[in-house]
Amino acid sequence: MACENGLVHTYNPHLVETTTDHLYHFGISRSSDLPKEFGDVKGDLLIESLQELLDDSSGCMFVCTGGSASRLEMFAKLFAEEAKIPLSENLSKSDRFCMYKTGPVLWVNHGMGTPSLSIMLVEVIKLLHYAGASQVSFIRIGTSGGIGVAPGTVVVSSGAINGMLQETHVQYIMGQRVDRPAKLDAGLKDELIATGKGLQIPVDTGVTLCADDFYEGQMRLDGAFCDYTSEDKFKFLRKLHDEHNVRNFEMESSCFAAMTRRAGAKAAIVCVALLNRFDGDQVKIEKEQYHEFEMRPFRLVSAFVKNKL
Ligand code: R2B
Ligand code: URA
Repeated sequence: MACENGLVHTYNPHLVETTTDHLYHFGISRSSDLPKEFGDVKGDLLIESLQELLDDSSGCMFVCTGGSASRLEMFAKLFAEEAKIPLSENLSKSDRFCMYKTGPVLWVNHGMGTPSLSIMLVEVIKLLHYAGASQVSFIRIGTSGGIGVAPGTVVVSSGAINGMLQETHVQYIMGQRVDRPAKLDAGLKDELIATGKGLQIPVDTGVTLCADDFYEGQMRLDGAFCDYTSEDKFKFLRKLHDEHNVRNFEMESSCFAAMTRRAGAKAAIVCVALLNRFDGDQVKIEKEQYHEFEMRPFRLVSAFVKNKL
């Protein structure tokens, strides 16, 4: 759902009436009177930085995100070195999320699961909207549990479904269930797959199932609670794979697809499979192997972004 002018959208009449807004989970305010409010101009840094970001961006920009703050910090540093672009300080003034800027690329972590991700996205979408950002692509770089794919395979999602196997993100608002379409950008997906193949990274594509938890929601047999049998598990995995073309489980995709779409931005999801769930449930990988796996989606996405800048 790209918008005509490519700008990042918000749809909130209440926001239009005010020039001040506190982005609580980044510890940053948009204010017409920042120096007074903060006693110095530091609080304005992010908006200034974003303005700079737009000046840098020659028409397009990227928000790269993933769960862990330290991983995103490492990715931002590496990207800055590789692309020879200066790295900002951590622009987030709260310990909930980190945010780094390298030219027209923001690196922000989102924590685990949809509730945490949605907080980050709402605040980043507002920031980008205030800054007048346009032609924004959001790319989630993460880890996942593979379904019929070998460990280490990078899965570029063709779609995202929720736990009811529907291509929607479900929100509960005013006591009502609201379903939002969870669609990813097909063009961006194809370009990312082509980049991965060019780099000889093992790449696959398929639907991603967004679970609301790591254990029962992903049919694990090793949680604290389990009311289903091993046979149920394998039957479900087989159904996901064969009938729904699902290739991995993670915990953010449907919200990520739906919310970025509402903002009029493109979105893609690139996650390495840490294991093949047909072979087990425990994520038990040597540290070095884990590091090599988690770098694969970064290598793919950073090559793609560098090529675009
Ligand atoms: C993948 O890994 C995390 C759980 O270990 C979760 O954030 C996800 O989507
Ligand atoms: N993340 C998940 O959500 N599931 C896995 O199995 C691995 C990573």
